[in-house]
Amino acid sequence: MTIAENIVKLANRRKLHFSLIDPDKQPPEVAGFMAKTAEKAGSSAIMVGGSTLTSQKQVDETVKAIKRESGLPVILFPSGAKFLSKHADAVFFMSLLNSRNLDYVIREHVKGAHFVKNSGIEPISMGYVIVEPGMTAGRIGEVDLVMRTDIDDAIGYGLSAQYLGMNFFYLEAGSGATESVSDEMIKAVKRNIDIPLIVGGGIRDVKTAREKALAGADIIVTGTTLEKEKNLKQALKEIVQAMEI
Ligand code: 1GP
Repeated sequence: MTIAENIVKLANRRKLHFSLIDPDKQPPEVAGFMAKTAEKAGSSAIMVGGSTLTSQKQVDETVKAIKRESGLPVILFPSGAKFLSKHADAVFFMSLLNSRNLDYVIREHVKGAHFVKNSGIEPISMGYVIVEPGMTAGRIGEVDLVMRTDIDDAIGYGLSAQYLGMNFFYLEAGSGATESVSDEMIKAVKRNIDIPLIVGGGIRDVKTAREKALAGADIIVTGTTLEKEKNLKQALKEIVQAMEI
């Protein structure tokens, strides 16, 4: 079974939590510790990526440290072809559908496709859309943000991702967002698409995680929480438990 197939299988049974680790934010051994803790807390996968990465070596070293410390699948969440690592298990082969810059829609993919083929890491097709406020990802990704209230726009993107044959759809408010994607938008998109819905950006507490899960998110991604929480295991455990509905 591929990693994507396994995620879909698990997501059909329960809500999933993915932990996002940005190699820019801490040394590899700390990233390894974070992944180990996330696994113990009930997270289902480690995503590795960030919008402001500068070094491929940093990605390699972070992925290797994570693989040493945890048995969770490591899925790259890359901002470009330069930041792939053969040590990962899979890569979100994601198109930033509302970017004005074709690099993020398809050109970086053309550059990175050879690496994916030769390294044997599993490509997981995903439509990626950034909703306001969008934060750094929205700015770097040169995005025409989906407005928080423009539900039809979000549904249109979700359906387009599905009709283009993508396996997952990710609604992103941006790392550190003060407001996460609204429950109304999540509900409406979930009602309209048949592929798993991933939601991230600004989800830092139990209440928000539960609300997003209840609204219809199949997978919730948290990043900032991993960097900021003092008692990480407890904080993540509570978030994962709150998503049980
Ligand atoms: C970024 O949505 C994720 O892609 C994580 O956001 O850092 O706000 O948890 P946070």
